[in-house]
Formats: sequence, structure tokens, C-alpha cells
Amino acid sequence: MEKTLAIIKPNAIANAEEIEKMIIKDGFTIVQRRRVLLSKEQAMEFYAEHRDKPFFSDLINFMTSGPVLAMVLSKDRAVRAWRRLLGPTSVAAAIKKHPDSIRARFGSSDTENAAHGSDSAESAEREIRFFFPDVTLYPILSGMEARDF
Ligand code: RTP
Ligand code: MG
Repeated sequence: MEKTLAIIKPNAIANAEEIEKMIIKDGFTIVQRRRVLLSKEQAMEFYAEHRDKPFFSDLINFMTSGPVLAMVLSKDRAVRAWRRLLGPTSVAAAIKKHPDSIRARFGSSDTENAAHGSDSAESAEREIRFFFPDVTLYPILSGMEARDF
């Protein structure tokens, strides 16, 4: 089973329970979850690839404005499946093209777009390690519950 990192961003923390229900209904297993308040330094490290983008400082201020909920999700082709459930980065596009997506339902702007998803298996590995450095993630065997060793 593939794993991906999901983050419920500060503007959608109040909707975390509803989003988790959507995640479960879509067939994901929530392998790990952790609620954290990121420091500016941590947010800048997490989003380092965007450091030269015009929206970078807005993004860092937003992501450190309140707690986030980081989750490791497991499913067949989890990276792609989670980004599909998320919807497009732009909330306006999400509302227009994918009204049932998480960003359409809970996003407030192109920056405050409710949730994050890793964009590749390689990013997922790095991002999972960022939020869960102390956790060993074992493969999930069919019919078994994820165990926290
Ligand atoms: P994410 O990394 O959060 O899953 O989102 P993404 O791949 O769909 O989008 P990405 O291009 O990686 O951008 C990262 C986050 O930066 C904020 N953003 N704001 N105001 C803007 O034009 C703008 N563009 C991007 C969003 O929070 C986006 O998710
Ligand atoms: Mg991205």
C-alpha cells in the first residue's frame, strides 16, 4: 500500500472531523495523526521548494497561524487518490470543476485551501519523515489494522 502525507491546514481545523470522515469513506486508512503548531522555521523548511514564489510569505504566515493536523494516509495509489479527493490548488477552480472535493467545500482562498497532499511518492516519504521522524511505518497487510509500534 502506498502512503501519502495529508495536512489539514489552519483554516479547516474546525472541519477536521468531517474531512476525516471523507478520508475514511474514500477507503484510506489513517496510519498516523499528529496535531502541531508549526514554527516559522519549520514551515519554511517544509515549503522550501516554494521559497522564491510570490505567495511564499503569505503561505508561511497562514501555515503558522494556528494548529495543523498532519496525517499519514495509506491506500492503493494513495498519492494520486488523495490529491483527487483534495481537488485543484485553486479553490475557485475546485468549486467550478470538483464541487465535492475538500478544497471546494472547505477552502477559503488559493492560499487558505484547507488541506495539503504530497505530490509524489518521493515527496511523501520526505514529508512523512518531516512530521513523524520518530515513527517506523510498517506496510499494512490486508485485513490488519495499522499498528503503532
Ligand atoms: P499543497 O502542496 O498544499 O498540497 O498544494 P499544491 O501542491 O496543490 O500547490 P503548490 O503549488 O504546491 O502550492 C503550495 C501551497 O501554496 C499556497 N498557494 N497560494 N496565492 C496563490 O496563488 C497560491 N498558490 C499556492 C497554497 O496553500 C498551496 O496549497
Ligand atoms: Mg504542493
